[in-house]
Amino acid sequence: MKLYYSPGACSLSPHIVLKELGLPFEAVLASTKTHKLADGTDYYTINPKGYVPLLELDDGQRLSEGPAIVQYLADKAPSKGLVAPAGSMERYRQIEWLNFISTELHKQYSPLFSPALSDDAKAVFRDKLRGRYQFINEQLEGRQYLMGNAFSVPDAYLFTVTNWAGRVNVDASGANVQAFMARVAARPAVQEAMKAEGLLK
Ligand SMILES: N[C@@H](CCC(=O)N[C@@H](CS)C(=O)NCC(=O)O)C(=O)O
Repeated sequence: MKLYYSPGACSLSPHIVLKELGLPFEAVLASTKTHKLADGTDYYTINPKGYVPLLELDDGQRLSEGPAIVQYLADKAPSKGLVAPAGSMERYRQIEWLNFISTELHKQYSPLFSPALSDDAKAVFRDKLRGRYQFINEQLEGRQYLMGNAFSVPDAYLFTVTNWAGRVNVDASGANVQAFMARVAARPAVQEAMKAEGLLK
């Protein structure tokens, strides 16, 4: 498999999941700024959506959308327990979190990276995110991870987007959120993925 990624972008989430699962893959840099690969290939010819992450399967099929990719990967190695069995209530809880992180966090962060948006407009998104993180902080009370004491795919995604908070001045300062970030950052697979993306020495 190939994972198309850009350093520190939302593609870090499937990158972490691949490392946690220990599956063989090749990480291919696809800059979100230039939309070109290292060899000059126009990334739009690979993913017409132009964004990362994109997973290329061994049979050549390509799968986009982070929440779909992480579930696909985790389902390939069910014994690792990164996703609950399809059809179980626990699985729907994980999908509920993935969707929440995608729409209520990830896509509220995206405008904060845009130089075209005024500070007043950005304040609307920052305020929304502050409220979402208060909710997450409450949900993490007495829990190590979103689903309880076991790391699963929504944790990789929450870690990835929350890693942006400092850069764009988002308040994710709740004690449980910060403890979660430290806990996930300490996982060997997370360190490996971050090193591979040049985010850690
Ligand atoms: N809906 C997509 C969104 C992916 C996305 O926003 N990717 C960003 C990086 S975090 C990107 O590649 N942006 C560059 C672009 O849109 O051209 C998903 O959840 O996978």
